Amino acid sequence: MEETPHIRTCHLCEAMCGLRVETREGRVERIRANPDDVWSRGYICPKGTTLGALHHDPDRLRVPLVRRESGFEEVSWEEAFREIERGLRPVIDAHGLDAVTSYIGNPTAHNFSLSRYVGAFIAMSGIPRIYSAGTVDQWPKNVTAALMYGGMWTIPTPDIDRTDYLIIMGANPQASQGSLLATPDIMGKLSGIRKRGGKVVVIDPRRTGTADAADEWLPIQPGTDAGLLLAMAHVLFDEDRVDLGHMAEYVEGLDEVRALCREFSPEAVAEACQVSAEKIRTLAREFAEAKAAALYGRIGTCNQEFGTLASWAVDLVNILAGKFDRPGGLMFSNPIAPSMTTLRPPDFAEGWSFGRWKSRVRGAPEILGQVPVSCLAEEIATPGEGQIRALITVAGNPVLSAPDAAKLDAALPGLDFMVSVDNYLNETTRHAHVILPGLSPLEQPHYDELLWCWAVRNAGKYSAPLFEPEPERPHEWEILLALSAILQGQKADEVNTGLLDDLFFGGLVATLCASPRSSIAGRDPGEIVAQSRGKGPERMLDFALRIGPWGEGYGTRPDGMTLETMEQAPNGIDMGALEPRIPEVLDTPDGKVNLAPAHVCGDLERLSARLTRAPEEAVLVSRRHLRSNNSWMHNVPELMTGKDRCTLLVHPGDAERWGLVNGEPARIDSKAGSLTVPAEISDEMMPGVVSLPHGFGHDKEGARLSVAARNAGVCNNILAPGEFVDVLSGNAAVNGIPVRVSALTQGAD
Ligand SMILES: Nc1nc2c(c(=O)[nH]1)N[C@H]1C(S)=C(S)[C@@H](COP(=O)(O)OP(=O)(O)OC[C@H]3O[C@@H](n4cnc5c(=O)[nH]c(N)nc54)[C@H](O)[C@@H]3O)O[C@H]1N2
Ligand SMILES: Nc1nc2c(c(=O)[nH]1)N[C@H]1C(S)=C(S)[C@@H](COP(=O)(O)OP(=O)(O)OC[C@H]3O[C@@H](n4cnc5c(=O)[nH]c(N)nc54)[C@H](O)[C@@H]3O)O[C@H]1N2
Ligand code: SF4
Ligand SMILES: [Mo]
Repeated sequence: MEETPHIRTCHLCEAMCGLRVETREGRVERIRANPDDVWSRGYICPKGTTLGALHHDPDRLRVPLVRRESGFEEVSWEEAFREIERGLRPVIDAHGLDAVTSYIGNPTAHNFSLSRYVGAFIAMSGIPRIYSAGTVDQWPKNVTAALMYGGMWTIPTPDIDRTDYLIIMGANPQASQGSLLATPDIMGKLSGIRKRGGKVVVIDPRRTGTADAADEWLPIQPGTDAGLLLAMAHVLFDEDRVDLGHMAEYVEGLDEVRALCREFSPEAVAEACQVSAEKIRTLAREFAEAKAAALYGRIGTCNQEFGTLASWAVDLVNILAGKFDRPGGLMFSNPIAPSMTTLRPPDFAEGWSFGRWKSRVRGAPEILGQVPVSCLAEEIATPGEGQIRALITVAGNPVLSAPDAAKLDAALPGLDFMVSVDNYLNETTRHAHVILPGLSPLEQPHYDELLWCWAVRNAGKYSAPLFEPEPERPHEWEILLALSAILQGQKADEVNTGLLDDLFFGGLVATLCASPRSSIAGRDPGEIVAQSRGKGPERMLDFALRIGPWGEGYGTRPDGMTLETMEQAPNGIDMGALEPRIPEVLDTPDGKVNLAPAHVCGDLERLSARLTRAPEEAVLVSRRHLRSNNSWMHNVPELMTGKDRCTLLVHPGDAERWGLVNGEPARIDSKAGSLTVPAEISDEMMPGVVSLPHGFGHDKEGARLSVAARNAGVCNNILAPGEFVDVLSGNAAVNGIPVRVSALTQGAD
């Protein structure tokens, strides 16, 4: 440990950049890009250079905190777990585990321990229902992937390295660096497409940094993407351009889709989408004619009123135009270390069915095991049988990130008990009774668990820990297992996480030995466990690598990969470009791609009604910035320099209409709430659409974020009505929120 420079992969986003970390006497001195990294080849963004600042951040928690009358107090780990037992036990004794829930946040997916053990926590704790950031993110993608391909994480990604026509819809990789699209240096890849004579089109209500770097920007009215996409499909059918190629053998429902698309002609959708019929026709033709083309949709097409229809239609258009499962089109990667997250949950063994239960207060149907996170506030605040009285948050900040943010903030103090597994005392965790900090990422190994499922190459990288953790500090996987044991009634002092880990690992191995799709199908689980190495997430990773497509196979391929192979290759291992994976990747009942799932097609009427709805005076959308990461990196001083980013972007015509002055406060009102924020007048917005960043609002009393508090900004989710969701997935529609905007001086209301 502490050899310098240390080779590491940045865990902050899907780009997974290779870093060289220079240290001196236990401090990070400098972080630079690693030119030898086989994946990122010397690319880095400004956030990657700040892992040292995060590690040394004086506000980062290193010791458990317990809330007393006088405020938070530092306690030993033993005391923290005892306090949790004292707090949870009476709730469970009186009301059962039904009264306890958990909220799982986004960094879980990027954390070596949490990504591999959150499933263990949920399964072993016995908590019946959980909430997650997934329902403000990619739930529509999960729903369409489950229904079309049979796996909720079987999500195709654009083969950006080999495409020569890319449509980007509702994504801004200039800021996000790619999402459900893991690639380093995405902007370099876009310029690569253009350099080889290809074309990049961006469809977005805002002329983003990505749009600026593209050949064409097509502004679109938020929430209408599904209409535009179905009109593209309509043109493909109408002009006889449907050409499934090798997919013809593997699809069902083509005639149904042809019939469904009939009503969505370009003329029928043009006005609602604010895109001319001629433009839609040209787009469909260009897309069909391009040799290697891909259409990619992300958060703007998910976090909206028709998220599932749009996500389905994205894949549909790719398939119809013959741009699916072939180089340059939408493809499935084949991770070196298969993700255990992608295993079908046991309650879906019989197939995917939705609405098996409903939320208590609102009656929201369960979709893929979850209801919208916006339900959480009312489930806590509404008395009665089944009321939520205890909450465990894991790497989440729903007070800022979930819709109806003010409601949740007001509901959390009503809990009998709250625990947060989190590295900061922030807007959410200030409500907790106990906060359990995880290790710094630099004190842990790293290898992304899920993200390689949509990587643009079949590659993998392992990083060893850089710093030795303090001996008394548990790893987050141990924290999660201890919490699950306490929830199951064990005494805090008697929890044996090693034993629980063996139980969990043994169960996982047995599941895979019993799964006909696994490479160890039919093997003896006892033999596999006996041959496995280590414990915790390292053992899980070794297992994944060994059963993976290039793995050692527990004796079947002696020169195949193990964790040791990865340890010996700190710059990563690259097994090459993506290869076609249909039909082997499909897990549908008939082994085919279901082009017209009934659950999805049942929502088309709602879309038709939307297309004739009177336009709103203004709608609000969200945005990201390169130097932010959702709500939790505004405490890094290096990333907070420059002008205020938390502004309301407004088109000049709208600004005039509403009497706004650049830099002066604007007031925004929605059905859910109101706030005031400086206006930034810019023709990068299309008229009638305004944009706020998400993840700000750091002015809350009791948080310990000294840098973020100086750049507090406002929380856009105060404006997001909780019941405004994509009906098919329950995913929040935080884009396309109807709002009224006015100059503060004129005084609204
Ligand atoms: N209006 C609007 N709302 C949105 C979005 C939007 O576009 N617009 N986007 C949505 C999306 S896509 C997402 S993913 C969600 C994110 O929603 P959340 O996951 O709820 O929020 P984050 O801001 O990612 O907060 C992460 C939390 O994890 C903690 N944390 C960071 N690293 C670690 C770690 O290593 N271990 C532990 N234990 N804790 C850690 C941080 O301190 C913070 O409390 O927000 C959603 N909300
Ligand atoms: N720097 C940075 N990187 C991040 C994050 C971060 O906060 N900061 N967050 C990470 C997370 S959790 C995620 S999920 C990803 C998200 O990554 P992306 O999907 O790239 O998300 P955004 O950058 O928010 O871009 C979404 C775009 O959708 C547009 N949009 C809004 N509504 C609509 C609509 O109805 N239709 C269309 N066509 N467009 C619309 C917005 O104007 C915006 O430009 O980024 C990840 N990477
Ligand atoms: S793009 Fe930036 S934040 Fe993302 S992995 Fe690379 S260095 Fe880290
Ligand atoms: Mo996200």
